[in-house]
This record gives sequence, structure tokens and C-alpha cells, in this order.
Amino acid sequence: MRPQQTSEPIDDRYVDVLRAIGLKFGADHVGIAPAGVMQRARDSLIVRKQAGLADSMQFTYRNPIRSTDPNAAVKGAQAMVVAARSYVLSEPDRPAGAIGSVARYAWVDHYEPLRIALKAIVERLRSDGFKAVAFADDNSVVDREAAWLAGLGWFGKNANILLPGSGSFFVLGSVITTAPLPVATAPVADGCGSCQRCIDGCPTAAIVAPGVVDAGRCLAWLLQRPGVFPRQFRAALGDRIYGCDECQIVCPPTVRFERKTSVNESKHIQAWVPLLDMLEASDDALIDSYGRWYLADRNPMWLRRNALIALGNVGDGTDVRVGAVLQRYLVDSEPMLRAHAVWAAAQLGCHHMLAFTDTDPIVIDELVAAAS
Ligand code: B12
Ligand code: SF4
Ligand code: SF4
Repeated sequence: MRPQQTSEPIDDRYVDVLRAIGLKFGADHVGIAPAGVMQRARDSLIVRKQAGLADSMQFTYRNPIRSTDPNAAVKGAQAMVVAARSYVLSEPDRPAGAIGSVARYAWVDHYEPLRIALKAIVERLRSDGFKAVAFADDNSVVDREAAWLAGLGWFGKNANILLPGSGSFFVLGSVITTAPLPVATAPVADGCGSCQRCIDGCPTAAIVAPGVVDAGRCLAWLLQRPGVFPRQFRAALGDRIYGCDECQIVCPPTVRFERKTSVNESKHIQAWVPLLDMLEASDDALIDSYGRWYLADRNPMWLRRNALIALGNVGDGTDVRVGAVLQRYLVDSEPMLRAHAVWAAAQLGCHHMLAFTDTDPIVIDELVAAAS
């Protein structure tokens, strides 16, 4: 089944052993992909970057040649053991009041348990004499392409990998190894057919072609991107403060598989965030609660910016506490936050709070828009 380090292909029973380890330690699905250059992903990264569809994203776009070559990550790579872990937990009740919503993948840290499963596979491979390194949501590997090559699922028109019978609410990761493992021979057949609910359901028309997302329109990226949140997409943002699930919620094959929520998970779930609490919290408290999310420069200002927009969409302008929070942000030392507070106040009919004395260009721009 498994000789010590060898260049001969290893048989399927060794893959079964690795799969069993992955499943035991927290993965839900495991498959094997070849470790050659991921040419389609490389071409897509380069072409989309040139076409402006990557906006200012770095991630895998920073170095497409590296992120699509498993051999650049692990010299002599022969295979990738790709794992998927479901992130569907039972949804807690939505509290009353001005509440922000968080995308499912960020309710708790799902990458940590996935990494534990990958590390267990790494340990086994290393103990058998092979090189092996785990990557999950790391910019060294294009995870979806790896999962597709491993036969775990098909590329949906919403660009996500959908697992047959379960849909796309899965996080993905890989172990790149020098073990010559037998790889998946056939991709999973397309399961979208004539459906295009995700394309029609995207609030900002960000899915510009099947499987192609324009990051500059995608709410998930706009919430992470530093800078002024584009005005034309603020109303479409609704109550979202981190991530966007819309193109998956409308997807018929998705949400069919629910993981049993552990006691630890249910204690720490962050599905709903009281916006006023977030806007009143200190930097330290925000980093403490939300520091595991992607925040540019780990700066909690971006959380506050997002919360102000959500407040402008779902808050009550006649509520005294809402008024106090808006007043506080209209005089914040950060022009970025004053600008978004102007928008939120105008949205909530609180034009009387706006003082047209600000001299910062981005705030003036918002004041002019609010007055028109
Ligand atoms: C950059 C990034 C983003 C960006 C850009 C997303 C994008 N579509 O590229 C932003 C910030 C917008 C984002 C959002 C989200 N992301 Co993200 N993101 C990444 C990251 C870091 C790199 C992705 C990448 O390289 N994209 C490059 C482009 C070229 O890839 P692509 O769009 O997948 O393109 C492929 C398809 O177009 C396909 N293809 C080619 N021709 C055709 C033709 C047809 C007809 C079809 C259908 C497909 C197809 O081939 C292309 C190349 O592989 C990965 C982690 C990683 N290291 O891989 C996570 C990752 C892709 N994200 C993930 C998640 C969970 C999300 C969100 C669901 C989070 C959320 N709820 O807000 C959203 C989903 C948005 C969406 N519809 O894609 C998961 C995806 C899990 C899954 N089951 O697919 C990943 C893999 C993280 C992880 N390790 O789990 N993300
Ligand atoms: S994550 Fe949201 S904004 Fe982005 S493509 Fe999906 S539905 Fe559209
Ligand atoms: S909504 Fe329809 S088209 Fe979009 S990914 Fe799901 S099945 Fe495919």
C-alpha cells in the first residue's frame, strides 16, 4: 500500500488512509489533485487582472506565476491532498434593533479546524518520508482550482466550488506533497445547467459572466477594501458588515448540509453584530472581537466604516442612541469616518445634523451629495 519514500505511484489504499485522517480531524471531503502548473487559473488571474476585474486585490493576484505552481511552494511536488470543510452552522436568531449581518464563513474561524485536519495529513506524509506542507486560504495556492482538479466539485456560475449533494458552503485547503499519489481522473460534471439564479440574484451585478466576478462590484471585496466605499453600492450593501452570501443563498444546490454546531462554536458564533455596540467600542475591543477577519492594516476603522453604512441602511434616525452615535462620528478625527457618517445621517433623514463647515475633500464630497 505505502512503501517508504518512492517515485512509484502509491495505490488508492494509501489515499484512503490519508482521507480517513483528514475526515477524523475535521475535513468533510478529501481528494487528490495533480501538482502541475494550474494553467487555467494562471491565465484567468493574468487576464482578469489586466481587464481590471481584480480591482486593487492582491492575494493570489500579486504573483499569479507563484500561486498557480505547487512546485514553487514545495520543491518536487507530486500531488495535492485537497480538503473541504463545511461551514454551515445552525443560524442563531436575529436580535432586535440595528443589527449588522456577517457572512457564514466568518461566523466562527473555520480555517483553524481545517488546518488541524491538513496538519494531521502532513504529519502522516512526513512520517512516511515525504515532504508535505499545508496551505489554507494562503496566497500560495489557488484553492478552488485545486479542489476542482481533485474532483471535489464543479465551478458554479457564482465562481464557487459546489460539492455534489452539498453545495458551496465549504472552506478549502491543500497539502502539497512530494508523495506520488494517484490523482482524480475526472472532474465533477457541471451541476448548474440552465440555472443562473446567482447571476440574477447578485445585488450589484458583480457576476459579469458565468464563473467571473468583478471584484470592484463585489460586496465581499468592497467590505474588505480600504478607502471610501463606493456610493453607488452602499444601499445594496444592506445590513452586511463582513462578507456577502447572496449568490450562495439563492443557489438551489447549496445549504443542504448542516454541520452539528459544537458547544464551543455556538458560544462564539458571530452571525449578527449590534451596530451601535460596534460603533461605540474601543479599538482594542474591536480587534479583540473581530481581529481574525481580514482588516486592511488590521485597522478597526474599516469595521466602523462598514458599520456606519449598515446603520444608514437599517438604523432608525429617530432613535436617541443612533443620533448620539452619528453626532460622535460626524466630528471624528478621521475624515473617512466623518464622510460615511454624513452618508448615514442623510440616509436616516438626519440632515439637520450636517454642518457644512468640513474642509476635508472626501467629507465635502459626501456633504455635496447629501445636499443634492
Ligand atoms: C481573492 C479571493 C476572493 C475575492 C475574489 C473572488 C473571486 N471570485 O476570485 C473576494 C474578496 C471577492 C472573495 C469573495 C468570496 N470568497 Co474568496 N477568496 C479569494 C482567494 C484569496 C483567491 C481566489 C482567486 O485566486 N481567484 C482567482 C480567480 C481567477 O479565480 P475564480 O474566480 O475562482 O476563477 C475560476 C473560475 O472562473 C473557473 N472558470 C474558468 N472558466 C469558467 C467557465 C465557467 C462557465 C465557470 C462556471 C467557471 C470557469 O476557472 C477560474 C480559475 O480557477 C481564495 C483563497 C485562495 N487562496 O484561493 C478565497 C476563496 C476563493 N474565497 C472563498 C469564499 C468562501 C469567499 C466568499 C463566499 C466569502 C463571502 N461569503 O463573502 C466570497 C464569494 C464571492 C464569489 N462569488 O466568488 C473560498 C471559496 C470556497 C468555495 N467553496 O468555493 C476560498 C477558496 C477561500 C478558502 N480557502 O476557503 N474572495
Ligand atoms: S458575494 Fe455578493 S456581491 Fe459578490 S458576487 Fe456574490 S452576491 Fe454578488
Ligand atoms: S445559483 Fe444556479 S447557476 Fe448559480 S452556482 Fe448555483 S446552481 Fe449554479
